[in-house]
Amino acid sequence: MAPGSQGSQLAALNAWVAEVAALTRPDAIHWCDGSDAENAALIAQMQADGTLIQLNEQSHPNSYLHRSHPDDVARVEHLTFVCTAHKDDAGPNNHWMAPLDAHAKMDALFDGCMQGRTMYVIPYCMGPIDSPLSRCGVEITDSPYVVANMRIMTRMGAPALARIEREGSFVKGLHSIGELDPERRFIMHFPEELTIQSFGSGYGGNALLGKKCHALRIASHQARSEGWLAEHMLILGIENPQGETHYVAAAFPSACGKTNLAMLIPPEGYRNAGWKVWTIGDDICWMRPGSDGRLYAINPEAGFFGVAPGTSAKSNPNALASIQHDTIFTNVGVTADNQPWWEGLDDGQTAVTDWRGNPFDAAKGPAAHPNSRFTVSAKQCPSYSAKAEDAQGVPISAIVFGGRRASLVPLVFEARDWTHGVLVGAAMGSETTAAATGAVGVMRRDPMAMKPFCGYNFADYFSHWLSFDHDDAKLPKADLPKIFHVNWFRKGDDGKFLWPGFGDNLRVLEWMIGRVKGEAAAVETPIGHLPAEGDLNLDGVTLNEEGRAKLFGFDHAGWQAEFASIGDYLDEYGPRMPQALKDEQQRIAASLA
Ligand code: GTP
Ligand code: SPV
Ligand code: MN
Repeated sequence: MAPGSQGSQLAALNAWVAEVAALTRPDAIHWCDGSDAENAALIAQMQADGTLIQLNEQSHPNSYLHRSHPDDVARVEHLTFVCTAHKDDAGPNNHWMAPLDAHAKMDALFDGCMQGRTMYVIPYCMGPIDSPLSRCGVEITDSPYVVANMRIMTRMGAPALARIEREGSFVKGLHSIGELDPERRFIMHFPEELTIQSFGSGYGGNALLGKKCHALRIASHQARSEGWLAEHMLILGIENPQGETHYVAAAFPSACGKTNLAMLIPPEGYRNAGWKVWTIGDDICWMRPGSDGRLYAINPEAGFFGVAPGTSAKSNPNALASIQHDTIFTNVGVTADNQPWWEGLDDGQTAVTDWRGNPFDAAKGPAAHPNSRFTVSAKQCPSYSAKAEDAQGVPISAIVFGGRRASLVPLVFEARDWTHGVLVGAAMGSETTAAATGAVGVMRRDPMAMKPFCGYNFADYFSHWLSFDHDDAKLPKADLPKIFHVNWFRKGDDGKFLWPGFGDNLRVLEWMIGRVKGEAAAVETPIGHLPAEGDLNLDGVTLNEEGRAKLFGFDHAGWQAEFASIGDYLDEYGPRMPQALKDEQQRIAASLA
């Protein structure tokens, strides 16, 4: 039932819902309150029509499998647009369409598309419901699967609607699965109108509009004008044996280890000594300077939409523990006794049915789609931090950038200062893998892991980042995090990873915190401060000579070539690219010459 029309925001919302209903012509309209009863009814309805399949009730209570359309299994970057009035405001980093053209195209697609369907109105809040850093939105969708996922991934329903009633604005997201036809699929963003329109896909980032569309593309645009940052970063807390906790935010491109780092289990020696790791978020981070000049971060999400393949009791026990009940699995395989299954689960079982619902035949491909996912409430994660619900957010001590770099890039280095750190983020690259593209080791620039997600021109985005190191006496003096770069994916001549990764990544985080506190040592090089091998605690790690040389060494000639390529990349953005960033690139290139 529609809420009362008192209050101008609810009146605006009601008017928009009526307008969308007139365009899409649903059979019924359902306002989502987020209650257990509502969820149970939707799940029952989806079980009845085959959208959800109940999994083994003994091993996985209240858990379901969804098989998406086989042509609808991932984000579609080539069909994702940022529609600003001026093309240059979207920048070379985005596909652009003029707002009028985009609206005409989308209106035609949405015309009558919900006939025979129910239209769901989902009020949601990104971030703790009482946090000044949080922002609300409303997603209208014809997919009950989207409703069930949004209920896990956001604070959805009555409390969000109450906040919208109090507040000045909300993001309008309109979504229809349409016919799931890849030829009639578009994900459009109108940042100047705080509007998202998505048609033709039911998959994750294309359809759960609170996630990448709102919390990154629209929010990054909003954050620029309001003085904060919306980033593709995990947030974790590291508690040392003295009981001090430092919070770290880290940006890695999709499928490069955010969920794994956010849920890290310390190596045995660290555990015994009393180290603990706390999870705040695994994908998105909103940060804003506090009155003390530090950056405070919240996780705008309430759940995890994590990559299933590779998740095991060995690689990520916290994730595996989280998904034992009340979880939606999308595009995984199933075992003979109806348990969810994927490659790398390493539980001694195997699938009998693959992600398409066919008998599993390893010769024909994997049981689980490589981008199969679990959706689960963050509250089910054993390492979930109570601080994740804190309205003020957590103070960030270090920002980490990283990607998949088989060569050149050492295990870790520290930027000299904020400006250098922004260049380190802007120059980030990550290699495609053979499994994904067929071409091995092709590097693409993915600044700050935001290439697919920045809602405006990267040149302006880098200027915005630089602006946090201000000399404005009217603002609190900036006390910014230190910036680091990591590479868990450096390979040896045999093609194998040189660094053990996962839990052992805590050794690198410990060094970073030591640097923040002014306690850990480093060696100065033109690319920044590197630890000497002895500056990291490597007790219990065996590295061969090649590993030591490549993880802790500095390849002068290789970096000369890399800085030339970084210069070319910055030049692609023309005169909008901030001079301070170009100067920094040239200063380092000169010191390498
Ligand atoms: P999105 O949800 O797509 O944003 O991905 P993500 O960044 O959260 O990546 P995730 O943690 O799901 O990891 C993706 C892949 O990287 C998995 O196959 C992991 O096993 C692998 N991975 C994660 N951390 C490490 C590491 O430290 N070393 C190595 N070698 N692989 C890792
Ligand atoms: C990513 O691709 O970075 C994801 C999954 O986290 S999606 O929600 O589809 O964007
Ligand atoms: Mn992601």
